[in-house]
Amino acid sequence: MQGVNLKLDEIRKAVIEMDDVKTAQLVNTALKQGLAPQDILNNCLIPGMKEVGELFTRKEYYVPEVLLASEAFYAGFNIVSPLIKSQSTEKKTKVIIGVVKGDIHDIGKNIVKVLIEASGYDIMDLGKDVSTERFIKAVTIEKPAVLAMSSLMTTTLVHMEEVIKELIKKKMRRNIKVIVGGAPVNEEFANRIGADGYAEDAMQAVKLIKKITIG
Ligand code: B1M
Repeated sequence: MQGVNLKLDEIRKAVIEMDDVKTAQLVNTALKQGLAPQDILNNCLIPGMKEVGELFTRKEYYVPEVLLASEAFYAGFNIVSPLIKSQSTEKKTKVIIGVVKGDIHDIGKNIVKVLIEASGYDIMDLGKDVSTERFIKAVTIEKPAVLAMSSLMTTTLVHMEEVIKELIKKKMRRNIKVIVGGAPVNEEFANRIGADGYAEDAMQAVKLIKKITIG
């Protein structure tokens, strides 16, 4: 057990040390040893990237280091994410996800997307820096049950409210649940802009979608 924990910690460290080759090698070894892909994501890759975020905030890492660490994160993420698959064969509830206009931070959104998909939902990813018009167009065409919006910057939060206002204006708001998340988002903000819910992380987002789409 100690060996396994050591391996998990090595993966976390490889992300922090910006070593994409080592991260991929360690993730492959961990999978061969029987570790679950979701555990590798939740217990190594996400904590590694979170710590990178803290180093950046403390000015111990700068943009180049953060970019290299994101590459290391994705070197592991791209191996585990196809393995975190849904077992469900039922007709799937559709969810549209995207990062709002002006914001290119998509690591968190990509994690949320994988876990939503793995929980049996049909997810459409609009990507990052998604304009309000694109959100509205996608909702009009795809008619999803849930619209999930992510924002990592205080300066771009305003676009979440903009999308909701546009849905109201176009009389589309009653037919869709809207959830919001990302580091600067909280429950109070979600309520204020008229969203149906806020989730702190990817697992909470899945739970929230389940809760609001029942019935
Ligand atoms: Co920048 N950045 N960044 N950045 N970056 C932040 C967000 C910042 C807080 C750093 C800081 O100053 N302390 C700050 C924003 C300040 C603000 O709020 N106004 C900031 C800034 C200012 C900038 C630039 C403007 C810097 C510049 O150029 N001067 C620029 C912005 C460009 C733009 O968007 N237009 C910029 C650029 C970048 C990089 C490109 C270098 C890179 C992004 C790479 C990428 O995403 N592809 C980057 C990164 C990595 C960060 C930090 C360091 C880490 C973010 C991250 O990936 N965390 C971040 C500082 C920090 O967070 N401490 C910072 C790890 C990830 C797993 O967590 O994204 O929080 P997170 O996702 C979580 C939850 O939030 C939640 O679940 C996820 C998984 O558990 N969640 C949801 C997310 N979305 C959800 C949706 C949901 C539910 C839950 O439902 C819909």
